[in-house]
Amino acid sequence: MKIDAVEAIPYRISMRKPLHFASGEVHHVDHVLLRIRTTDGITGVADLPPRPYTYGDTQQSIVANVESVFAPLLIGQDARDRSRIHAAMHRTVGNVVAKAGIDVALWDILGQAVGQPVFRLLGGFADSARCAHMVGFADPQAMVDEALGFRDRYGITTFKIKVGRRPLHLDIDAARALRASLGPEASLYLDANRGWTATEAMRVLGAVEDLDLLFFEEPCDAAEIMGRRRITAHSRMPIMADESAPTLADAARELTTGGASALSVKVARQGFTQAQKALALAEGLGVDAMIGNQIDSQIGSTASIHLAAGIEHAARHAAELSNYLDMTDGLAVEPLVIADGRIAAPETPGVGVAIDEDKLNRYRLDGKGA
Ligand code: MUC
Ligand code: MG
Repeated sequence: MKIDAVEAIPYRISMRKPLHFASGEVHHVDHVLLRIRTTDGITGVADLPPRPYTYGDTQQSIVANVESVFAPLLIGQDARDRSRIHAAMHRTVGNVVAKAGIDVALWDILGQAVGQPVFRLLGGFADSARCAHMVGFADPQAMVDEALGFRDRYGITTFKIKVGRRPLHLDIDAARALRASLGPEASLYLDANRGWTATEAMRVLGAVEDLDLLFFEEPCDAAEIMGRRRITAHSRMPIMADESAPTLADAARELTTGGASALSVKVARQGFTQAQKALALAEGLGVDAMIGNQIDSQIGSTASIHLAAGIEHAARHAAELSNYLDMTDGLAVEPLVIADGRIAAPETPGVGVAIDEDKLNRYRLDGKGA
């Protein structure tokens, strides 16, 4: 099962609703579709979302590094030998999104080869995942309308509120409005994407104490070491590491030195292999983990569903799976269905996403289509 072709295809699709958050904004889905083919005729697929404000990569850098750095390492390797491939890729620093996408495509190949969906290979804890939706910056009423719309239409009752704006009351007001309209049964949590200083985040912590929030993600930059430890030590809700913990070593450091007390795990930056290890780390340390969203397309969200359903420690909380609905279109043939707040894990072998070639030809940016 030798790898004989690696394709990295840049494509662009517009957002129906641009997403704004403290570290950046997304107006277009400028992602990269990765396809890894083997001599047995199996093709593994993954979607790679560049996030310059989070990991420093761009659509162009991902295509260039896949083509010039990683493809030469992959060609001729047995696609089943993931550990050997990771060891080879590890010699190149950074590039978490490219490495994660390669890992997802390799698991997709493995699943197809053995005739099993990835969620079963990961552990088969459940056959569906509970969905959380991420609400970007807007005025409080618009944020409430979005959350109520997703609750009424899809049955979603867990919402991540993007925060980190100044003045601080903008986000405190939004969080209050969301709690008031969604009621006590909704699960709400905050993500400041490092938008505040530790001192500002401490003030917010005090101001939202009565809102029964689930987590507070990246309240400030984890590089503000003592300030961040102070927040983590004082907060009743767990302080979640997201972009401060892209690797296993980062996660171990933040969780064991008081920078965080919960972990966001993302397939888009960790693949299934590192994500599995990160979940095991969180479980072993006795902290909550949540499957996060990298503003994933439907293809990326489908990969996340396998992780969220497959592993018990991931399934304890809702997973961020629904923001592909903010996009005007996607490359997958079959739409995902969210019902009663859950999405079924595909039973198709591998990750189970078939690509619509007509759409790929329409949206690809490299001029290489039919
Ligand atoms: C998140 O949880 O931070 C926003 C930027 C990014 O890289 O991921 C998203 C969501
Ligand atoms: Mg986050």
